[in-house]
Amino acid sequence: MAKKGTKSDYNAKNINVLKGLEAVRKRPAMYIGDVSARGLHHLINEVVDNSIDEALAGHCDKINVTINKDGSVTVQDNGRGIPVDIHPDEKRSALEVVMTMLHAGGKFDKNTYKVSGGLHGVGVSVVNALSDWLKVEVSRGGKIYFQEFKKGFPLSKVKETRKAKKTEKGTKITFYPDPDIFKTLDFKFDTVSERMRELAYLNKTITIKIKDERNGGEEETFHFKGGLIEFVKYLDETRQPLHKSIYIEGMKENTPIEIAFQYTTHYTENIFSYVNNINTTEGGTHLSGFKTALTRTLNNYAYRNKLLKEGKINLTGDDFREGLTAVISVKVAEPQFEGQTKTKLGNSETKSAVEMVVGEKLADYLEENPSVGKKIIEKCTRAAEAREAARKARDLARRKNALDTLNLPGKLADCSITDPEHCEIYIVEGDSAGGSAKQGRDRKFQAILPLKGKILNVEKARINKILENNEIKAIISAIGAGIGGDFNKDKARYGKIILMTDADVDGSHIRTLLLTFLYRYMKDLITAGKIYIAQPPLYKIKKGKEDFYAFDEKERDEILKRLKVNGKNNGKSEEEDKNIKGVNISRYKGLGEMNPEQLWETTMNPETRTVLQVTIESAATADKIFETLMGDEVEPRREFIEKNAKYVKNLDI
Ligand code: 0RA
Repeated sequence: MAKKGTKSDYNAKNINVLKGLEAVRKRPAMYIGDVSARGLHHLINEVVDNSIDEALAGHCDKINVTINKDGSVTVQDNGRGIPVDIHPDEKRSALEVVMTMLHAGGKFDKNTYKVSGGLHGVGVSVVNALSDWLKVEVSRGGKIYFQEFKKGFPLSKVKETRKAKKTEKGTKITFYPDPDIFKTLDFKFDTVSERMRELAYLNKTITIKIKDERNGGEEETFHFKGGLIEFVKYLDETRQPLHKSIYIEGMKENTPIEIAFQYTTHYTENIFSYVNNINTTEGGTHLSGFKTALTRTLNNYAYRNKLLKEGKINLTGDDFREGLTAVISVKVAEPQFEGQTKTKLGNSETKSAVEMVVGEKLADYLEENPSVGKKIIEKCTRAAEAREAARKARDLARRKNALDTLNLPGKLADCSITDPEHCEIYIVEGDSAGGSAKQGRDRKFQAILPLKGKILNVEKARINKILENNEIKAIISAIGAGIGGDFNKDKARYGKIILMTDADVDGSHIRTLLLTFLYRYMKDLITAGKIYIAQPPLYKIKKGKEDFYAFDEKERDEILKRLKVNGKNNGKSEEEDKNIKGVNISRYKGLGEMNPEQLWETTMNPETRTVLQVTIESAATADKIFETLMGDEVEPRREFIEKNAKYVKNLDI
């Protein structure tokens, strides 16, 4: 056996490093979620998280992210720089240890609020292992150091390269993701910038600059002195606030707590919670602490100030959250992440910490701002009245069995299998497409619900109005899992809910309306990954007896190329082209143009179809998108659609 400190001990350590990197390269998904665009972008987040940790420790206030011309990414910060001295146990530089050993990041420095769970916090060594090459430059103690890696392995020891200039300090990491690992290497400016914006709101001392050197040098700088208050303002850009944001900051049980919130004239609840900068989409103890304190404090305040009308209904927690937009950010030293996507905080001490801080500070705020207090209680009282009206409407509807699965909607063509695991429902735009889908489907496991025209925009209506809408009633009873607070995803009658709308502007609008409804009232279906978007083809290409389908222009041109026909050659129109070459290209205007067999073959047969799974990457972004697309204000909507035309076309929230 090798003794500690001998050469063979060093070799043994080397082998461990090899094993670690190999494990990451063998099962990348275990470390970064997946190897698609999402996992790819995760690499940047991982490196930036290290710089943010440095900022949280008070040593860094600038982070620059650059997507370079060659497709690599550079993350530079002005922190202390990764230490380069020889690590006594490891017999190699600390820098090399940080870059090559799993979970070595926090070993030298008991950094309090490092992330240890969820998808983040796997360490920069994982980025190194999954990069074709990676270069680190450290400025520390007046010198510049450099080390280079290939697929995680050091190409040499760390080298001192030159003296540092006075202004130089920190760490600069440039990496090029390994094409053998990732399905795509295409970093999206918008995806990166969205996360950097979020980080800048959550960490108000930091300035994050992002630059895309690939085309035109697009760049953005994020720095928000107002932190969460500005975050809430941004989220509510298209809503009318009832008052200025209430800001609460405090520290309990060693847990820094920061919250900003305001009530708007809207009816939905939009609370975003973060733990160590991670969006906890499944909520957890910090969120429940906030809700408990909010309900209790507002109730007490209303009671003591006689703001509740005599003999009227009690206000519930839901009433106190109608039209509320809030961002909660806590830092937890040892967070326990639970839930399906590991985005639910489990630490029980955090609940009481948040509860105490909010309880105290909100009560003080209300005493000092009675006019705001009065407005809030009035708003919540109206919510309670509407809830009561909705309950009556729902009871009435229930009595008529309208929302009951015992009385499925007449136009639903149900499937014969009843096990939700094995069946799916297509929600289809229009009766004619619905007809084709009914004939084309496999009736054993596929149900069809055709919708007539547009469904109600739930962003602009209260629950009682929503429940009066026939299309919405049909969806609720077909899915059979209730709605809103009563919703229980485990009761859903189908394992997959597939939205199938035309590939035109109307179709995309209807899809957005449906997604908005699902997002606001059946969100758990989205988080559980049960919502899909069907991808009907846009083109049919016929050559002789053979049919080919293309889902976009690019695919169409590829097929034509294969068939030795150029899509747009010779300056001839498609019309002329097809006649010359004996090829027939037709563009589907709507689903209704496809016959049942074609619809089955291209869009519904699980063996051959493609469906897009709807995911919520960032709940805050999704909310912003829906609000912008569906809200009252026309101007932001127009701007958004102009800026994000491609995003809207292929809505994957
Ligand atoms: C380990 C220890 C220390 C800092 C860091 C790592 C560090 C890592 C990264 C990654 C990107 N930027 C970074 N900045 C710092 C503490 C160093 C000390 O005690 O001086």
